[in-house]
Amino acid sequence: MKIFYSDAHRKHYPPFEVFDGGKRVPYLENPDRMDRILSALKKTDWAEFSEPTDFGLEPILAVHERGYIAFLASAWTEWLVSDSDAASSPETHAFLPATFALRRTPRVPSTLLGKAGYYMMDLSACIVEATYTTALASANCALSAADSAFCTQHSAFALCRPPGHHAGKDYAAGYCFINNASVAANWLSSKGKVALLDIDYHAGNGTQDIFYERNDVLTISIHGDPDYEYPHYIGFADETGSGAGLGFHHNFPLPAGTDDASYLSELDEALELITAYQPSCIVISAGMDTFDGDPLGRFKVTRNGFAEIGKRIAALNLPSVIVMEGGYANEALGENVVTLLEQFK
Ligand code: OKP
Ligand code: ZN
Repeated sequence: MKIFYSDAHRKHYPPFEVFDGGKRVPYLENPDRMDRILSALKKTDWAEFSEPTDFGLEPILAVHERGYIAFLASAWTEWLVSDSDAASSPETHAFLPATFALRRTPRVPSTLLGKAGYYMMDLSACIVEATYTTALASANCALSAADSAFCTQHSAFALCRPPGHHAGKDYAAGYCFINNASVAANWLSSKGKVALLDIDYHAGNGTQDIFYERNDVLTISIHGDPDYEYPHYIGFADETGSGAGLGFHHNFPLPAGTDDASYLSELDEALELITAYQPSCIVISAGMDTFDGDPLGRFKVTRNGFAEIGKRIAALNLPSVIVMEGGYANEALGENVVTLLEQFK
């Protein structure tokens, strides 16, 4: 299986994130995650690594607003110009807003901090020097995997970091800056109908936002109920799309404690929707934070569960673009990813 990976991600390593209750904690979405996955993949005899191709900004601007991408591109350098503390020890700093726009007014602020509150949804998508370039490289991994899957009709894996499914048209959130899976799905949508299935533990709010009014990409997310889980404000069962997109988005919010058996029966329902839609390919937002013991998740999916999840999705018999999202039980992460991918060989 082709695996698209760029080492560029290493430089995106903010010194902290602001967690529940305003606690300042080490950045959980860290480079060690990739090292665990890489070393597990290197032990297999089927992983074929490639560098991503640079697809340029066009496929990214087809999904994200230009003003938002411009903000990502210059936020860090602008911040260093305006803050002497950050300028004198940049490695101990990360750029975050201190106010949030809540979108009560449609006006985009002209100042850097105003823009930050407008373009950032929370305090876990920290911007540092390398954030923009690594987010671009991550999106190029997803595009390269999409291109490979389309051309060969075989599944491909995008080992993306930073992840993407929380990033909306014009905002960063939850460690995500560019919505890699959505960029790939949108790129593929010019070639035929696409299904995007999000199996990360957290609701794929960004993906939902991007495709909500479209019927050429069926989007489905299975996740911890936003009634108790991040992202809190989106991902409920009654959100099913609007306008032309009505009926083309589905959320499966599940209770804390969801185990293999109950997860798999919900997955089967999602797979029936995909089969009925008859897409020409599928993009999978593959988060492994449904794993029993993940520090950010409250599900109880086991390694056998991941094998069965992979097997059932692969049985759709569609070219699959598997895009890495979350998963924070680092010791188990590599083997969990390999277990899922093996089903698509
Ligand atoms: C990113 B991905 C929960 C705090 C949540 C952000 C989580 C982002 C998850 N108590 N902080 O979907 O794995
Ligand atoms: Zn997640």
